[in-house]
Amino acid sequence: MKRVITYGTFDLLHYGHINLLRRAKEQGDYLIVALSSDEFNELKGKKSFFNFEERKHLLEAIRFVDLVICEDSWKQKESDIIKYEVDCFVIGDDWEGQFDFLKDICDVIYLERTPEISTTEIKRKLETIGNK
Ligand code: C2G
Repeated sequence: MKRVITYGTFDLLHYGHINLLRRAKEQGDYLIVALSSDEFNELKGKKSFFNFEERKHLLEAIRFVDLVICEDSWKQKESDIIKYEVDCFVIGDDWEGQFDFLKDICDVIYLERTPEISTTEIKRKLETIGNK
């Protein structure tokens, strides 16, 4: 069984996230998502609309996702990969090159982001509607 892992906040779940998760699962047979905690989001300079439990609930409903774990540190990737016997690390190409250090212990794949959609863009459009 080929095991894949990816990391992210996945706030206001949208089709860009789903495209990523679908293609991540296509890299193997079992997909683990390390979901950023609310505290870790603060470290990333993000304030999510949905809290960790709400975002976890949504991710667990996605058929491509087999396990959701918590991401609460930049430093946990190596230990996660070893602990969960991961073969392949996958993330969007907005992170191109940032995780090449993991190549010593697993495959590293950067997948093309889905253009024109982002949580930030969704929030901006909602604010525009709200101000009309
Ligand atoms: N993504 C995508 N297309 C979009 C938006 C997001 O492919 N239009 C991908 C991102 O590249 C990422 C995943 O969806 O692989 C989750 O995106 P975010 O929630 O924005 O994740 P991020 O804040 O980049 O967290 O330790 C790594 C970080 O936790 C990654």
